[in-house]
Amino acid sequence: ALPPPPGALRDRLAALLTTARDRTALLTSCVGDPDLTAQHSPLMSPLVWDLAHIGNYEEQWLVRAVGRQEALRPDLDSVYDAFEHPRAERPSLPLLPPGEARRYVTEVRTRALDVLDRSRLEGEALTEAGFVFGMIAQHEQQHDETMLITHQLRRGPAALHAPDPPPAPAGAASLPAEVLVPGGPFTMGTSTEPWALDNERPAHRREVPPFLIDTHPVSCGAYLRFIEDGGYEDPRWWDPRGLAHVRATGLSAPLFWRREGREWVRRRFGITEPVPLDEPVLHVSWYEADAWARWAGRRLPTEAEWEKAARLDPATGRSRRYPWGDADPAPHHANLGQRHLRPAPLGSYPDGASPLGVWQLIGDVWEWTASDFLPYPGFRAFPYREYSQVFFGPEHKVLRGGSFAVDPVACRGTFRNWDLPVRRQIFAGFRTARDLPEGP
Ligand code: AVJ
Ligand code: FE
Repeated sequence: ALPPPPGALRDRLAALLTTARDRTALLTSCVGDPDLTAQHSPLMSPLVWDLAHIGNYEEQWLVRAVGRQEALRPDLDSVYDAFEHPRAERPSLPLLPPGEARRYVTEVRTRALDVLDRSRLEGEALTEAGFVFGMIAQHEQQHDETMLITHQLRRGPAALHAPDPPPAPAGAASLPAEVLVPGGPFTMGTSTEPWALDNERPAHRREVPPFLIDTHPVSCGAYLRFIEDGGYEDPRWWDPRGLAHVRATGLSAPLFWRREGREWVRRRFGITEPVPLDEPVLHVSWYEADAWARWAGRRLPTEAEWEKAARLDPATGRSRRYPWGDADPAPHHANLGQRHLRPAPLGSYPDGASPLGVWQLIGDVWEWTASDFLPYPGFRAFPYREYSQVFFGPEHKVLRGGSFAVDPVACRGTFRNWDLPVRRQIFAGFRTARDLPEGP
């Protein structure tokens, strides 16, 4: 195919920035000012911090770095620097009040679109193929997911509304529980995806022995059997640090779940509803996912296994952009983009399954993997060390696939997310794997 004319790339970037801003506007206008400035959890920033941080990051990269324009509000850099101030401290900062924050992000956007109009989008690493504009759209969408997490933690009546995903098509129940991923090398990561972030690069060959992986993410119903089997109390299933954490905090079910008589219910965006047994489990920590897998006689997949299951085309040996191929995500492929405020039932999105027969890898729930967040061989921090490099190490576990809250612009077969193994406010679930049994 011929490369699109540069005007098309420019229009696409402008549209993606607008899509992100529409979502930011919704997430910061569906509640009143007191809910924007309050801290709903020490794990999260006040929503009004995320809002102005989005604008400040855009000012630094698009207005100053690319546009080489004078700073609009240099005084804000420190207040909205995520490294200077941990989330718990942010309510005590001199934050812009909601009205001023809205005016600030709007002013930055006007200038950023002007910079986009005048950028060549080639020749320099930062702007090549529109990279830094894509990075800014992804950054805003990542904070839109963060803000949705804050909304989930907020107490009080529902402020956000979205239709439920449709029931899974008939026939999903007859799929095998697990599928074989053949052994041999595959290409992990990317050197060609124009807006891939530094930690997804470069493409490299990985030897991955054969293994079996769940067709679907682990469901709430399957997770419930672990609870009812006394899984939280049984030290055999737990990583020692996980056991210590569970004992110290008294955890006994996913976050937002509670027992009501003989029934399990969960709180979700301001409503309380029965736990849906056929939906991927959500709001579990890495420790809980790891313990469930051991209880089931299984293990979490490594991120290389996850990516091979998601991207390998067994017919050609090539790694594709998504489980379904190279096409950008469309609504029939996956539950992405906050179209629904929950994961879809197991067996949804047949069009999104991988050629090996693995379903719902993209969207619905982030999937914890066994892997620590580490650089790929040949990694180079770009465009700044604080995006990925400072997080590499054994303290962060990798999540793959993206949740219902992730926008397509920030979702790829190569995309890597990371968090601490105790975290469970994020939209995370898991699927499991096992080694191939020995034998003839
Ligand atoms: C990739 C989701 C871990 O939210 O801390 C946002 C994304 N980086 N602003 C985060 C990010 C800078 C990051 N995660
Ligand atoms: Fe950020």
